Amino acid sequence: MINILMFGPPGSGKGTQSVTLAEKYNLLHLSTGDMLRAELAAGTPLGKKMEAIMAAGELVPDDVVIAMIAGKIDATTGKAGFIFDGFPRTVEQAEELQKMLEGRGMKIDLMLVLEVNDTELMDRMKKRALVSGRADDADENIINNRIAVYRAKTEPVIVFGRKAGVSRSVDGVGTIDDIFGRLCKEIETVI
Ligand code: B4P
Repeated sequence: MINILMFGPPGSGKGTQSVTLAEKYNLLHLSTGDMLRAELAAGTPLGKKMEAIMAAGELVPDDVVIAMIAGKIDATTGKAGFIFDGFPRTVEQAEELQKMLEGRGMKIDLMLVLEVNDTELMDRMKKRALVSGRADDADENIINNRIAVYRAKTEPVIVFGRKAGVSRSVDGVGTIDDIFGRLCKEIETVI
């Protein structure tokens, strides 16, 4: 089993690239953002509780996303591994994921860090706002808050990845196909 973390600031292309990478390498794509938006759309009690946090561009509590991920890992069969998109977003989530995988005889094999400057991030999310209907894409202040939350709470996970010897920086600016090629090159060093 191969386990890849797709990492980067909001709007860096994690979701975009994870879908096609999952297809190419027969991995299960696990996006905590998609899982949470599905709860919101279904109007579940959990979704209702998380709605305001997500709309403000803040992170939902660690225990909520950790429980979601654990459930998916245990229910999966027939895949060559997992691609974690938007998870872990805090050092605590990273440590929990490491424990979760080790407890199941697996490990984190690769952490792909997409590097994109803030101007480009803002531009992409504003464009996405026109079609996504996402409350957290619709307002420049909220986008700025998401970027600030990333720098304060999520970026420290890169240090975790470096210590584990699994993190690789990838230039996330360019065409979607070019970036896909750069990511595949990194993945092929570990499979
Ligand atoms: P996510 O769904 O993870 O949202 P995101 O950070 O904006 O990333 P996303 O994957 O959507 O964007 P992408 O870069 O693919 O999280 C949403 C919220 O859920 C969080 O703010 C938080 O509240 C909560 N949450 C989720 N996970 C959590 C966790 N682990 N812990 C706590 N809370 C959590 O794409 C951006 C746009 O750019 C797209 O429109 C795409 O078309 C475009 N794009 C992609 N590549 C491009 C390129 N090369 N050139 C031009 N445009 C490109």
